[in-house]
Amino acid sequence: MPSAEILDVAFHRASLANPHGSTKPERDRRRAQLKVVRSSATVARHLRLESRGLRPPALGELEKALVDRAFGAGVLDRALVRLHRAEERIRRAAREAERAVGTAAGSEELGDQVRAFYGRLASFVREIDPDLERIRQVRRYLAGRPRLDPEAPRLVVAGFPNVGKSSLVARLSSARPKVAAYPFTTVAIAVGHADLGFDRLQVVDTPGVLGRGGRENPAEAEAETTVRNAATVVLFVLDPSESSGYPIEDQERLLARWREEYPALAIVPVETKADLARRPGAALAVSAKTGEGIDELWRQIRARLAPRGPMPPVEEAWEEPPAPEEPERPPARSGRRRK
Ligand SMILES: Nc1nc2c(ncn2[C@@H]2O[C@H](COP(=O)(O)OP(=O)(O)O)[C@@H](O)[C@H]2O)c(=O)[nH]1
Ligand SMILES: [Mg+2]
Repeated sequence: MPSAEILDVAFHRASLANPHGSTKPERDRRRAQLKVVRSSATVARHLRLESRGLRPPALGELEKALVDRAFGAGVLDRALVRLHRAEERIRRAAREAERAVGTAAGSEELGDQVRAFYGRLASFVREIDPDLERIRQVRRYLAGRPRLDPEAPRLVVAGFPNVGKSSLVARLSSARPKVAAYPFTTVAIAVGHADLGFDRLQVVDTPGVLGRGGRENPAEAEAETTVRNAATVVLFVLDPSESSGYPIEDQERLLARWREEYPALAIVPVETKADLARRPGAALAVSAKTGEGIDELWRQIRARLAPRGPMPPVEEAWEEPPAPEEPERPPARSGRRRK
């Protein structure tokens, strides 16, 4: 139990108190004071450490949304509030105990006061055991997930299970997610990076979504939460070969639903596994296996990510204008191929 761990450390530290003082009564009183101060300060510091990084802005928007989705809305916040209140109560009790120790007559009464304070301290901490436990669960949950940089754009790759999302993420970024021929291989989001030239793109792999409304599993919920809260652009992966095991109509229904539910989202649909099957008239057909169509996919992604407003070509922005006597140069172009 977290409370037992914290109290062990606190009481141990307090027991090491070795006060100065010329007489024994003086030392006894000083020792009792040190025990109160050290035990309470140690507990307070631990409570701070337990909650560190779990409030915004240290806790990012996506992380907060994921935690709310996985643990219930407000569950983490309430646990943190109870920790904070416990800390306040402990400080108050410690001040009272210090005063009582200051006026106690004799070593017996000093011992009684310290024991009474230890009892209160222990019950304050035990009371928040469920909160400490919950907070540690949240921390473990977050430890298994990447921290996204809110400043850099995020391409969230989403779609039905087994359609080839992770394979595309591997094609597009530094990430090497697990690829397998069965659904729900990816159970948590993962992130890779790609160099856009003007920015670093975060490519986020997500678990498959079946779009079953309220009956979604935690992995599906995580994917949809990421689409909603983190995506600069959503790459919606469709598998027309149906080797995923899911009819293309079901996949398209989810795409249509997301377009309706999240009208502000930039969604780029892409049909993958073009080496197996392709539909006539597909806007964008690619294959993660052969690399076919990937350049065109990059063009479409970059078009959706390009900084808004008129931007001069890179060379024009940096180069001095040519001297008048120089012969005319062909116009500078910014179409360098970068990924
Ligand atoms: N032929 C072919 N198979 C692919 C392609 N992309 C993925 N696959 C296969 O489809 C299965 C699911 O791929 P995966 O990337 O794990 O899909 P995810 O569940 O959507 O992440 C795996 O067996 C892959 O090898 C592709 O472009 N062509
Ligand atoms: Mg996957």
